[in-house]
Amino acid sequence: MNDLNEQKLTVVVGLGATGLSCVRYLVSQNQPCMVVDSRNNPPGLDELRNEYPQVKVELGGFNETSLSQAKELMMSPGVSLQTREIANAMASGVPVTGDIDLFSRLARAPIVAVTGSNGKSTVVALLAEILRTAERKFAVGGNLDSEFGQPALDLLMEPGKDLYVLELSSFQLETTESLGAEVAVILNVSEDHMDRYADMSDYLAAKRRIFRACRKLVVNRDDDVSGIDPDSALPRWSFGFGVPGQREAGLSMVAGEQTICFEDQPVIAVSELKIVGRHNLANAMAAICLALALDVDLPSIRRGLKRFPGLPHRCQWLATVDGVDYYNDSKATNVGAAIAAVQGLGEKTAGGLLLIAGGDGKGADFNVLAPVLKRWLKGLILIGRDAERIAAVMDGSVPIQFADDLEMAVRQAASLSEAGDAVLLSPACASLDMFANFKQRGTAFMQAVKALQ
Ligand code: UMA
Ligand code: ADP
Repeated sequence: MNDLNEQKLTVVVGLGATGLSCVRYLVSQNQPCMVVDSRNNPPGLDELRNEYPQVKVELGGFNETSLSQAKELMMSPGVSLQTREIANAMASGVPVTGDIDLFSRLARAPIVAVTGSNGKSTVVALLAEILRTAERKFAVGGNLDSEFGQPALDLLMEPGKDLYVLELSSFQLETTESLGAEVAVILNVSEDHMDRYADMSDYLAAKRRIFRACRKLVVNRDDDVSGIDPDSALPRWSFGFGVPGQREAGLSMVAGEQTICFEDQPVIAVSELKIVGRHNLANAMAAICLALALDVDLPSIRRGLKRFPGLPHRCQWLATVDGVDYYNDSKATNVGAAIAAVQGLGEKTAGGLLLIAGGDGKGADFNVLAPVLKRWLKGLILIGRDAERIAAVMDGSVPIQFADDLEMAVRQAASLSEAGDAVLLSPACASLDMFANFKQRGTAFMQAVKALQ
């Protein structure tokens, strides 16, 4: 007889970083579980077999019997709820949850929740720098890349935290019923993950779950949809590029310098920030609002902002070779991120910008990219699966070259550039058609630039 019939198991769907953290938690609570993964050799397999040999694993596909007999399915964010076998189990009444849903029920300290199409990691890292400066006892995790944060459930293992700062993806929010954040923000909304959502309203609906049962809001005044919230009576702070009013962060001129202010109080001059580009001013203002909603004092906020050096692979300056600056923005995995980088560096280089883009477009509409590329680029070098799709939205006004790999793309960009120009890797696409992830792509770019030297 199948052991599932004797005792119902929680079935952890997916064995990546999230799946492993779910197993760690469930085993620590003596809750019986098993793992399923559609891949034959998923990333956490050795660790699972070594540390939890008692946990059964089914690989190479989802067995409908295992799923339909589960006590509940604990979904990894990388697996869509629309996957046929998962949808069938849900239709037969099997409850579905995710690590963030479970975390929200277990956490005994307030949660700061950050989502948005772009800037999540930067804002979370900025806020972390501010909280460190203010000597708060906090933990950071969620979607944030594992170098800097941990899967949410692992944070619960660390004692003595007064605050949890979570970066949340739309995938994680899909399975989160009632987050109950102390303060929540949708930084901005632009098209992403269209291979997983029916349309933009479907994607936005997932993001808006971040506001469920939250106590305070931070809102982007310049983004119409980020601030649509269920309860207008909640205390709210807002950020935007205009001159700030009450409970607002914004830009003002102070003693001849463009300065980020909160209401009428100067917080930091733009020139004092180490992070570059207009989008990073929005990120800094969002972090200020979150910190103020958490009662952090302005001097700590100012010191934290001043210190923050930026995260790697996000508009990161690498080197100057033969007078040409090279920037790694490998984390630009969607069109909105690439637009922000091209605008920011385009203004700086005034007609001397070469862009390397392309990869797995995740079903994106590249038409919105075209006017920005036409306005700012001197040349475009395309790589990866969707290179032709990007080329198809251009009209011939910007010279285009195709490259087989990133090394070749860097050499082509170098030969098209002259002193004073800049070469930017900002792919507007995921990396998965050519690399393991955006970090490997960024590292390959760094090595190719090094080879030029
Ligand atoms: N996969 C399968 N079959 C399975 C399970 C997963 O093919 O049975 C694939 C997924 O389609 C995906 C990959 O495996 O391509 C990883 O999926 P996963 O759910 O196992 O991912 P984790 O390793 O658990 O990492 C996830 C987040 N990744 C995703 O949501 C894809 C990590 O965010 C996050 O740091 C981690 O949980 C801890 O919370 C990364 C990310 O790329 C940075 N996020 C996306 C983004 O930011 O755009 C959403
Ligand atoms: P996320 O965690 O949401 O992916 P990151 O902070 O890692 O965000 O940045 C991802 C990419 O988006 C980078 O390429 C960065 O240059 C760009 N970016 C960062 N902040 C913003 C913003 N506020 N608006 C648009 N693009 C941004």
